[in-house]
Parts: sequence; structure tokens; C-alpha cells
Amino acid sequence: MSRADLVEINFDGIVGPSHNYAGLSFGNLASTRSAGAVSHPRAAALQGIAKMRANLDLGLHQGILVPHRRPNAEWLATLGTSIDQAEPALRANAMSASPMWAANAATVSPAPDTADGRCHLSVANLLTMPHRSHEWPETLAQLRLAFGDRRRFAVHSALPAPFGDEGAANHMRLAEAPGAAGVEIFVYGHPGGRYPARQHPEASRAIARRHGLDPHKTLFAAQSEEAIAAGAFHNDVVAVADGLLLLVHEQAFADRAGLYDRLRRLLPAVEIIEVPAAAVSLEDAIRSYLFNAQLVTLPGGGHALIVPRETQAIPSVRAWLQDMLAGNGPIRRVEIVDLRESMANGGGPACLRLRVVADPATIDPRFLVDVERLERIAHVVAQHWPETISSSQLGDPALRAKIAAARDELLGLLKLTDPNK
Ligand code: SUG
Repeated sequence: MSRADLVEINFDGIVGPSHNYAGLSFGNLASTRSAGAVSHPRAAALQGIAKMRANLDLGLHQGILVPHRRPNAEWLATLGTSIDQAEPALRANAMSASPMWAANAATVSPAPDTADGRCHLSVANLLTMPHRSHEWPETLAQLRLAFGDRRRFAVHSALPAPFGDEGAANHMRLAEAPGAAGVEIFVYGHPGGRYPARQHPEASRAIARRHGLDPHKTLFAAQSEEAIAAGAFHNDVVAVADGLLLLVHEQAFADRAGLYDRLRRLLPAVEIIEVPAAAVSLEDAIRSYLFNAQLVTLPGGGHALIVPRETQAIPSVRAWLQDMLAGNGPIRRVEIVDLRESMANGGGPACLRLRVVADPATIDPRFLVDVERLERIAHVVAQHWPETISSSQLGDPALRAKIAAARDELLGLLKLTDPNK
């Protein structure tokens, strides 16, 4: 049985006015490459808004999460310092606009999958990276506002240390329809490799338990070591799922045959499109963010793949996309979006959004957008977001005042009081 009132809504993190390139994410090659570059917060936020606008034009439902207050003064205070006293590395950690990557905000199990019939959301602790480890309290406050209807939603706090959890970026759901019971796949990494494994298996298991998932319909799969070593710091850099379709790189998982086999037994109608390494190398997949696409079901049926522009600059990826479209498979359309600013920090189309399956009427409307509301947000961004930030400027009190004022303008427009206050 499928519930027709439940639809997929993408909640995108609006890029905050402090967006900058401080090279904070070891193992995220784009972040390391961009360290020290001049960022463009205004353009970054407008690029994200243009993506949301394009998704609305496709007939999809769209929501937002708002930028967090930066610097995070409370966090610095717990560390015995302040933004003026902190040394530059700590200051950069307190100034990051990383909450924009909403795929790391929480893990979401839609109502048809859970024992109590509510949609469960677990805010991610993101404890592996210092700049992301202090996101969760404000994310939790926003999720509790947006999904405050306790008859329909259960919003869980972050898991305790040392179990690192990075949210939906390491979680996939396959189901006949959003409102039908699905199979949830939790992907984790084994530590000890070249780069940190940010999703711990114990965290994935804890989330599945507290969301009340049916153990027979829940799968756990390890990322391959070579994927993490090549820069796939989250599974959503090498795999994406939607409906009954899984699009995956051949080298994404440690035991791909075992995973595909278990999945096919649970969901015989599943379709797996595996991109062979011979067609697209792991390196090209990660540079282009082919798999960090949004794979969506169009209202008229069929899938669309929303890919970053970088996919067009890499011949193997471009050729694979062309062949795939010519082959008349389940993906009927490819939409190309310009997210250059977020991409330079390792955040593609899928990183910027958190998928929630729900009835929009049950969500706080301040977190939902239509074209007109997006335009008003774009107007605030165009007027108030800094045009550029260089890492050396993070210590500048005038810049910090501008960042704080810009965020206040947005929260005022959205009629959201600061969830932290
Ligand atoms: O956690 N980048 C983010 C990118 C997150 C991408 N999300 C998904 N794959 N779902 C990260 O590594 C860079 C910040 C900096 O270097 O300033 C950063 O945090």
C-alpha cells in the first residue's frame, strides 16, 4: 500500500554569507584544492537558489534550511576563547558556512518504513571534522521547528561520541513510490585508510534501531577502501538512489555483489545502473561529481538526473551521460546546474539537499518555498551577502558584522526568529 499524500521534498541549505575556502575538510579533495582561494558568497547562494528554482520548474517540491549564525560564539566559548582571541585555524572552524550541505544535516526514514508510522529524522553529529561538529544543535533547532508535528515526525538528537554520523549522505532509500514501504541502505566506512572514514557502522546501526526500521528491510554496506582513498568522503559521491533505481560506480562498495544480491532479493523490481571503472574512473567520478547528482522522479514519470556543470568538462563523464541518454534507459533527462562555488568545497547538487518524504501540509510553511518566495530570498542575498571573502579576512570585525546582518535580514524575511535565541 502506498500513501498518496506523501511526496518527496528536497530541503536545500541556503549558502550562508560566510562561505569561504579555508581547506578544512581533510579527505575532501576539492576543499583541499581550494584552500586559500577567494570565495564568492553572494554568487554561491544565488547558484543554490537557481538550482532550487530549476527543481520547482521540473514540478518538484522544495524546502529550505537556513544558514547558521557565524561565528559560532557559543562553541568558541566552550573552548575557552572568542572570535577575536582564537587562532586563525579555530576561527575558520567557527566561521564555516558548512551547514549549506544539508545532505549531512540528518538521516531521514519516511513514515512507511518505521514501526510507529512517523517520519523519523536523526540529526547528524558530524564529529569527524571540527568545523562541522558544532552544526548539530542549530540544525536540531531548525528541524524541530520545521517538523514540529509530533504525530507525524520524530526528530532525534545527535548520537553520542565516538560514533561519527554524517547523515543522509551515507543513506539511500529504494521504494516503489515515496509513500510505499522501502528498503533503506546505510553505508559506512572502515577506519585505518588514507583519509578518515566519516560514517561509523555503529552510528548507522543505532539510527536504524531508533528509527524503528524493519531489520529485514534494512541493509548495511561498507564503502570500498579505494573509494575513500580516491576522495569519496561520503557515499553520495559514488552512488545515488531514487524510486527503484540505483545509480552506482563499480568501485563504490567493498562487497558490491553481496549488496546487489541482497537488494534484488528484497526488491525484485530494483534496477541497478552500474558505471564501470573502464568507462568512468573513480577519479573522474569524484572530480565531476557525476554521482552527486540529484536523481529525481518527474511528476509525469521517468527519472531526471541533475548534474553539476563540471560533468561536462570531463570527456569520460560527458560521453557516459550522452550514451546513457541515447540508450533509452530509465533516466530520461539530464539537467545541468552551475554550483561552482559549492563544488569548490566538495558540495554538489545532492550535498546541498536533504530529502524528506512527507505531506507538505504537515510542515512549518516557513521552511517551504515557491518561485515567488525564492525570488524574495534571492533579493535579500543580492543586497546583503558579501561579494567576496578571502581567508585572511575572517578576522575582520567589519566583515563579521556584515555576515551577521545579512543572516538577520534573511531570518527576518522568512519570519524565523533565531532558532538559537
Ligand atoms: O563535509 N565541505 C563539506 C562538503 C560536504 C559534501 N556533502 C556531501 N557529500 N553530502 C565536507 O567535507 C569544506 C569546508 C572548507 O574546507 O572550508 C567542507 O566542509
